[in-house]
Amino acid sequence: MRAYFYDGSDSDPREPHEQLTPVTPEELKNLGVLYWHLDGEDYLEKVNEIAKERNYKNRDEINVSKEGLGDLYESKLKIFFQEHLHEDEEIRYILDGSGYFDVRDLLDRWVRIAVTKGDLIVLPAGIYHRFIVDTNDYIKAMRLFKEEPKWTPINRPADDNPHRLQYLQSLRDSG
Ligand code: KMT
Ligand code: NI
Repeated sequence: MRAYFYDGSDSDPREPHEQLTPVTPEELKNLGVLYWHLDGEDYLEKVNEIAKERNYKNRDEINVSKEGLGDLYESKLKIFFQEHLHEDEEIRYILDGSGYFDVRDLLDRWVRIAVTKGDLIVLPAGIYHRFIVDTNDYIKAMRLFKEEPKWTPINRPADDNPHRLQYLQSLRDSG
């Protein structure tokens, strides 16, 4: 995992768009974004432990690539890349490949989180974010869900959404 500010240019979002300023895991934590790197033979046990601790009940696997999604590939990517929030926290564990989760910081700047195999990230409910593959056009991820395997993206603007308000309040409380 590497995190940095998105450079704001409007070229292909699958490119790195890396601005010089890095963003540390500590700064991500201040946005409520948690990160672990879990590899080795017992990675699944470690994922299970985190999932259990945080009350996750379901999971699935998704292969985001032309091969994995066929005709749906480009349309799925459009949905993933549309800025949105969820009313539940989400965990993504990267099984293979690589990609980018972009999250908004408190000044509404895009922070780009580059993930690769073995990375696990937790995005809090209510954070504005989006996802895109990189130029390799391939990521395989385990998606973990607290409830049934469905996550409804709520596109921005959703500033009055109770989960959005709760997220902002939780940052104020911990700041
Ligand atoms: C998301 O939250 O946008 C996704 O689940 C994208 C696929 S997981 C790499
Ligand atoms: Ni999402």
